[in-house]
Amino acid sequence: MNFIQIADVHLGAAPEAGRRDDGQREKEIWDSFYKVIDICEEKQIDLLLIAGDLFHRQPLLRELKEINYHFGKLSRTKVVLIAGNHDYIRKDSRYLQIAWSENVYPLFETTLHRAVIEELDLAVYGFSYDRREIREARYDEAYAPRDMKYEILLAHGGDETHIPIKKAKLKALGYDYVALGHIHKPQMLLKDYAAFSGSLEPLDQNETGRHGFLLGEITEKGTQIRFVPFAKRQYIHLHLTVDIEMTHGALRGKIKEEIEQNGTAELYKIILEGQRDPEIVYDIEDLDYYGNIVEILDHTVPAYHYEQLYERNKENLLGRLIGHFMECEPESIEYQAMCEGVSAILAAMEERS
Ligand SMILES: [Mn+2]
Repeated sequence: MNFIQIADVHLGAAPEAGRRDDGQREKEIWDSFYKVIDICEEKQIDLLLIAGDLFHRQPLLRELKEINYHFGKLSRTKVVLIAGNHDYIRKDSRYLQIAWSENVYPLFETTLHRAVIEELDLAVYGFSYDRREIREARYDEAYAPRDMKYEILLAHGGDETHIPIKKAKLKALGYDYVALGHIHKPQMLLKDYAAFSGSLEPLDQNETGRHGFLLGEITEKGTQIRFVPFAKRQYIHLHLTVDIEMTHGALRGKIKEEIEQNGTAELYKIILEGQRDPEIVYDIEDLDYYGNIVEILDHTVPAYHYEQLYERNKENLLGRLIGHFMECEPESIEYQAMCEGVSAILAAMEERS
């Protein structure tokens, strides 16, 4: 039996995508989800597991009808899903108001239930969130009964306020596989036994690295899982070091070149470091050549010759300021504050002269 595991798709979310974005990022998340369904059909996958937070917020009825239509077209794949902390089952949840296609097995109860799929000799266990937070370690005792050939646990959580999970407890449950959602970074928690697929598409600038889904196979010999990179885009953090020689134009060219090397379709956070020419102020907007930068952090400091300045200004405010902070670490807030203070005083002195 083979399966695809996705989680944390967060349909309805609109992640930051830079100046170039015109709402397309929100649509890309939907597109990726539908593409996974297409793959299930093409590859004749037996089982699609959705480990919670399919939606970023409460789903709308028309959205679920659309999704159910796509599920219903699958000729082979069975779909099992639970709701997570984002799309949790409220009393009036639209999840409960859909007549799901017969190949869809929702586990929307709030206690452990199972979906039995006779054709696959399989039972999938799980429950859904009925609120935003669950602090109890509710998977700790969710043992596999071992009365079917294959038994899978579909689970959502793993942090302090969303069902804490301990590896040793999970291992002792005795499933063939535990499909996990909630943690957005793909992670093999226990090799070929328990894994987070991570979010299908990265959802904010700190979700760097590859995103996608898990492809698994369970046979009599055991379980095998592998990660399939699939996301349309990734967030990349670029650290660039400037020096005193670097002009604004040169920096702009350098950023453009780095982005071309890493891919112009990706989304970037740029962190500028090093010592810049004290005369230069970088025009942050102007550095975003492709419109795919979500943030630029300017951590550069002006390259003053502080010791010389100190010697010449011992008797005045400027000298006292430098004398006080000169020994601080260049990365520290104190040092940065000194740099800015020095710039301000120098600018004021220049104006007066
Ligand atoms: Mn979650």
